Amino acid sequence: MDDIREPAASHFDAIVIGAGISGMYQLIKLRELGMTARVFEAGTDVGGTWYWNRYPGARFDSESYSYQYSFSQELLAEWDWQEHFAPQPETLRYLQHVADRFDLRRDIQFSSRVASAWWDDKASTWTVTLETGARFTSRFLITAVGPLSAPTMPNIPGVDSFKGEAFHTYKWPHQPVSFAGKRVAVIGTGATGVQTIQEVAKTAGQLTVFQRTPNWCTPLHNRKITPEEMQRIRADYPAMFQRCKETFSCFLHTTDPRGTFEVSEQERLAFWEALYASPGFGIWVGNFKDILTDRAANKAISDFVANKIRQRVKDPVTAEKLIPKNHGFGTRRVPMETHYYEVYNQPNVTLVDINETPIRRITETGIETSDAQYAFDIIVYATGFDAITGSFDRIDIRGVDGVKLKDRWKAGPETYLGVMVDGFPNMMMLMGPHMALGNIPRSIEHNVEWVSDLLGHAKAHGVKRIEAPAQQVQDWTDHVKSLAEGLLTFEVNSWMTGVNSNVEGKQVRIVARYAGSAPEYRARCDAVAATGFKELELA
Ligand code: NA7
Repeated sequence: MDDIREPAASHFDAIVIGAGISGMYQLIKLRELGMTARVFEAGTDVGGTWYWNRYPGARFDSESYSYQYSFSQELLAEWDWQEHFAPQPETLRYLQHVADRFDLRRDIQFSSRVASAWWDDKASTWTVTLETGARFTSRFLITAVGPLSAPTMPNIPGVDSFKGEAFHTYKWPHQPVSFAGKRVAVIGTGATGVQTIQEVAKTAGQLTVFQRTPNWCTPLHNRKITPEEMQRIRADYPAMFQRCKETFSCFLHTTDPRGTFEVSEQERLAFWEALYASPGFGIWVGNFKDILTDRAANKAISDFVANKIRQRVKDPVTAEKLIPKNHGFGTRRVPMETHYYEVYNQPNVTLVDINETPIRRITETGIETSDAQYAFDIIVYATGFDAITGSFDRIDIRGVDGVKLKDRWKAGPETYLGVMVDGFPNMMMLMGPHMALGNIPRSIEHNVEWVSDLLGHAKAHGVKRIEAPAQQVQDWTDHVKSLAEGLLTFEVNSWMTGVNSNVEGKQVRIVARYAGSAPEYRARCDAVAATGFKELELA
């Protein structure tokens, strides 16, 4: 650890890693606190998730207006959303507008990936080293790295040998990619794969989808917003944001208080038909209260959605392949779709179930399965992320006595309120593990404001070192684990349970996600702030 004593290029009150939605807002708050700050961002511009994920068809599954920042009335007044579920370019334009409006870029260093962050206990500072070797110090380290920002390629032999064009959806090129008339493969059928497939199918000469696990997809029902409608939506902003504060996961939709079998079959089916015909996540997060806890209830809604798939896909064999058999509806992230199932009725689209015919290797010309050789011009990897902890694992973060965060979290993350870890003083995580996710910007705003209140408190009281006590970390971690008990979601492999078949050591399910309600989470955090952060060690 001696070399961290070499002089750093500059010192800041706070260093923020990442210029996505959380890093951008954190920078605004740090300025308000009168603190010097530098944000390091690997990309060439702001936007995080919405900067990277430029794949065809990328868009919100949350209502655009409910997903935007709410902290500035001026910003709310001047930005008009064009679609109920904005496509990625619109969202990126919005975030670029925010960066312009608040003159954020002058404190953001782009094309700067952080390689390591080491705590120096004697000096009570963090030393942050970029991949270039440039070195900086700060009193506080704020990670704004996002839960889904470490993309993973599939562990299939020969991935590097393909001579055509190949892209991971997250690392999509900035120039348009044409699929017109081309032979295209998509591997992966999560939320990203589904959005990609339904878009690529429009122009590809031949699209072959390699599916390992089908997901339960339901209609997004997106549409354009007229200027008059935008006026009405804007007039309703105070009530809308208030609603997002009260719902379980900060969405406009929230759990129905009724149990699935508390209503008649007729009423139940009518409710589900209405949800299936409504925009957005309602069918997932606005459904009967027990669909994710009661097996019979979960089976009933799964059967309902399975029948929808059977009605929409003409070939019954293909329909059966598209119906999940190893998990119930909603126990994994529900991809929102627009004519996704109808894509499989097109003559230019083929579904390959790689459980039946596993992929052997990627070749120079395409993909070899156990029973065929496929030739492709383009391969799209929609193979997901080393989620939640992966973006931390990639950075060599070392706390007191040089302990590595990655080692500390080997058996799963341990946190205090999802924000701090004992042994890692002055490090605050935005959207880290164990934090309410849902409609993420809503949680981000609370998260950033809570961290900023803590920093303001530290500044006002001359506090130089903030650490979460080990007992508090243990208690919060135990609490988060207990919230997962009885939830069907935690019985299923997915990024939400920390499983990634392509990453060594990530084959065992963990509790990485807070499964309580966002209002409860915020109330807990706010109670701590109200005591002057007494649960924390402040020195
Ligand atoms: P997901 O939801 O993790 O989906 C990744 C997909 O890729 C999924 O269908 C995987 O199948 C598949 N996959 C991964 N590795 C392989 C290999 N080696 N072979 C074949 N297929 C593979 O990621 P997304 O990007 O779609 O979505 C992540 C979140 O981002 C999403 O939920 C939104 O909240 C935003 P598997 O299911 O593992 O069998």
